[in-house]
Amino acid sequence: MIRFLTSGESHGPALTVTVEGLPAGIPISLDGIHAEMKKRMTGSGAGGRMLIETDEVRILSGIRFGKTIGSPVTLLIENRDYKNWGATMSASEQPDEVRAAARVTKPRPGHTDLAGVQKYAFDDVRNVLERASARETTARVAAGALFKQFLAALGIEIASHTIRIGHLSLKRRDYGFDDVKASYATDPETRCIDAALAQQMRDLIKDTRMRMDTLGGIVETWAVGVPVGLGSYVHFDRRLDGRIAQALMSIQSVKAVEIGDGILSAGLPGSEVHDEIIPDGSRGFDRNTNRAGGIEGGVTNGMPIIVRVYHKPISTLYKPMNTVDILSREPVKATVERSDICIVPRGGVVSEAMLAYVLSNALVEKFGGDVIGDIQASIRTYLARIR
Ligand code: EPS
Repeated sequence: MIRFLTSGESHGPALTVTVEGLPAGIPISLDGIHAEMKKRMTGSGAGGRMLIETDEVRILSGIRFGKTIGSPVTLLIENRDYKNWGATMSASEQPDEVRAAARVTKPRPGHTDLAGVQKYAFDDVRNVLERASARETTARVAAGALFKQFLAALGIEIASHTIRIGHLSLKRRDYGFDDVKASYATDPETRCIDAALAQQMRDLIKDTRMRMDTLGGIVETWAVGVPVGLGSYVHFDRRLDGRIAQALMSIQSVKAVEIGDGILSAGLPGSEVHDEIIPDGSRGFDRNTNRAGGIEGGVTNGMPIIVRVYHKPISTLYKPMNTVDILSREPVKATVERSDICIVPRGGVVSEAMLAYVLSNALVEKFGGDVIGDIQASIRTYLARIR
């Protein structure tokens, strides 16, 4: 089993992630990790924080001479902004006046601020928002870069693109994995593969920033080269679609997850939904369509995995909504924290990281786990058998 745990507050000294269960012998490139980190840091709609951070990764354990050695891999990313926060994020006891000055008491609707202070008996929303912040995705993306390098060693690639921002949706349906992969180079600002639509998206984000509002949207993520048979239909918690949905739904601001044409297919007859099976000389079987998004009955079917996540608009509004002060119980306007306008372009690499995690775990489960070479050999034998 591969597991990972992140830690760190948004304005604390650092974020960390520890990844356990990666097989030994995976070639790891620090430049490759940093390329992923950069994708998360840039894009239309980003807030001021990204001008402060560099999100450089320090490898603390688990990698030697450029390869994993089977022990837990720990990565550390310093928060450069920490130095600007003075005593507000101090780990040591502070006088009452310092605590009072740092206290946040006006929970933002849509955030977990209110439920968080109720749940943990806090009188300060900052204790909640620091960890609930999407800053945590920095650590997920660092781990995701390790997972993607593991998958690359097995011939599996993952990429994502933006298919909706606010009311603006990609209408094109004629694209393939190469287009999705090129979306970051095509338009780093939006990661939309349609140049005219990308321009409209940029304008919409700019306009929304002026109106002091926020925007959501949809990211579509593909995984190609995934072997048939990951996950299982035999029990609910082994179904890969359920595991992917959990991992993607856990991303900050995601309110829905769709696999293949899931939402559309609920309104169509079966004959227009299912993917007919055809013979294939090299792989044994193939499909002309992929409406299932690469998964049937909780099991991968060898077609590209296609998943979509639906991000709600960020809940920190520069023109704040109504709320109640947790101490005075008076109606007030919500706290305004520095935030993004739209995280959808930057969110793609987070979806990729979470999908890469679920697939890495499913691969180790099916093909054994200690050494990359053993897994590669096991996959070769398996693919020869099912042909
Ligand atoms: C983020 C860092 C945060 C936010 C944002 C994402 O930093 P700060 O609060 O200092 O501006 O910009 O988090 C949110 C949008 C949120 O709702 O939590 C980052 O590193 O991506």
